[in-house]
Amino acid sequence: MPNRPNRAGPHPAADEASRSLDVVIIGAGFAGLYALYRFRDVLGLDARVYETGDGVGGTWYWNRYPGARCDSESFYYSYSFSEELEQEWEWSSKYPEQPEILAYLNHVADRFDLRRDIQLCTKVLSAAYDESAARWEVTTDRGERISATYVVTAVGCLSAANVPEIPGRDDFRGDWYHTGAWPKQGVDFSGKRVGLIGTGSSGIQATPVIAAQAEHLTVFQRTPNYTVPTRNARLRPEEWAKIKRDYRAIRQKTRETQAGFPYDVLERSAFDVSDEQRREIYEQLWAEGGFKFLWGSFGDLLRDKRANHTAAEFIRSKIREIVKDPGTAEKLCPTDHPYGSKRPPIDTDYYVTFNRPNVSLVDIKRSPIVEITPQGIRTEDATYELDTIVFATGFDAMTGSLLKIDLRGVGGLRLAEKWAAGPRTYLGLQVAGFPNLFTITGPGSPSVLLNMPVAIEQHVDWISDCIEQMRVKGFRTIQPQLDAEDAWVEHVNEVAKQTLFYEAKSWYLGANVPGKPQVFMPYVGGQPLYRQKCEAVATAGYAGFELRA
Ligand code: N01
Repeated sequence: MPNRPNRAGPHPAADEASRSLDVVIIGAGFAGLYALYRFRDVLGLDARVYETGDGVGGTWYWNRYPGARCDSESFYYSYSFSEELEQEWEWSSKYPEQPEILAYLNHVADRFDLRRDIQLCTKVLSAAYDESAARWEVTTDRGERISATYVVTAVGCLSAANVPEIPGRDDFRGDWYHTGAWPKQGVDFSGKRVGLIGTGSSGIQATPVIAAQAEHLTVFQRTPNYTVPTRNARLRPEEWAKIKRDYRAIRQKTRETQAGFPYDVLERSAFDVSDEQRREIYEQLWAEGGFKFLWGSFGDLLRDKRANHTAAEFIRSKIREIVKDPGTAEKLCPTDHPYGSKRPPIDTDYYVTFNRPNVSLVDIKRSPIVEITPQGIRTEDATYELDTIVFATGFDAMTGSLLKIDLRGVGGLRLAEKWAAGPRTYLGLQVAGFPNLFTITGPGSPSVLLNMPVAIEQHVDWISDCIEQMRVKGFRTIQPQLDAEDAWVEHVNEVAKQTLFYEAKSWYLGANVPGKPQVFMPYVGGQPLYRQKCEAVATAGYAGFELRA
């Protein structure tokens, strides 16, 4: 069952029940921590973070499932804003596990003395814009009312858990968990018959680790996924010394490349080389591991179906090579979407886990789940007795965590109403009708298509420069002009249509949540173009925004 933090700490004192601030920041993950640092320590604003969890860390606080680790390499999946922080922190390996990333974020909170302005165990319930005062009124589940000039959401793109409404779920006699709300004390699977539903990044990371502990693991797969090995390894002292020497160049590169990694996306086509050379390139990248397989192979994998097919076919050949039972191997081979059109996972020992005698794979596309019974899961053609069910079923991505807050803009317009047909933003940073509300890595920005800390730092820096400029020039409010917002939404969709992203039923499109409008949410134009546009808008005096004194 989803784990929620206990109410730690006292309720706010009466004089704290209503406060006036410059900035309310919602969420204490990567984004919220850096936002607090920038707004408070650099701009000198009275800023405060409100966080539901009883600790900082956001995604890395909630996603404690077995096997959870980052899938961009640690030395660039981290903050770049402080050289001292870079020099003093050393990651154990290329892809550290969740506890280490959480320890890093706790270290950042301490190192920059952020905790005194972070209020934990506090859920923001609503934020309503008061036009006459040009201020936001924010309420929390602890009975507070906070008046703020700015509200900055740092709620994460993948934070609202998607737990499918399968009939009978609540009658299950065993325990069930969602990977994105994992109990702090962990889960002991020893001697347990475990059913895991979902084969996205979370399910693929969790499967080998649960399999190693459980009596039996049954993986319920709706859509097979393409995954490439991470080839995780410890970082040796001489590697660290080099990384530390090169940090500035590494960071600079992450700001210049398509997906925020410190290596180039090669422009060459998959057909610029011979079949043999192509196979060799894929072999090398498979042996090296990680996202380079997608970003460091050929530039047309996400644009040209034939090019994509070469990569997809290579991965299928690897599945058939690794998985001994041919029937299981075929079930694991994805064929219904191009490689990379869904967010590609990277894994440690995923496919080989299906060679274990205590692991079985159930194809629930062929035989869908009918119900959860008190004893387990019943599909159309079989019943599986289980002690524990793990939902690795993902998130109501990009909009879910924003829409959980009752956000009301000018004239009481509800964000949920404005976004009824899908999210609408200008640059993913602001929403017309919601002055002085900023959405870090909001829909319409590259966000989840980038290495996240890079996307977050760019947004926080832009927002903080914007607020500074407003103060210097005497503007009280900023919001997008409607026509600029419309043009941006159109542009985001146009760019996406030129890629293969529309060929998959992905969470990028909202297709994973029943009833959610299907609109491509992240901006696929790539980081260089996006940065250029954001900078040009700012340089032109915030073109497309309406500023009022
Ligand atoms: O979720 P997902 P996730 N019945 O949506 C299936 C990031 N992340 O938590 O494909 C049965 O990708 C669903 O099936 P289908 C990363 O960005 C990062 O794994 O919709 N099955 C799919 O197989 C990632 O992309 C890391 O047919 C159902 C799975 O559940 C994002 O988070 C680690 C179902 C959901 O896959 C989300 O990943 C982990 C139903 N009703 C995650 N509903 C890092 O390493 C859904 N499914 C940094």
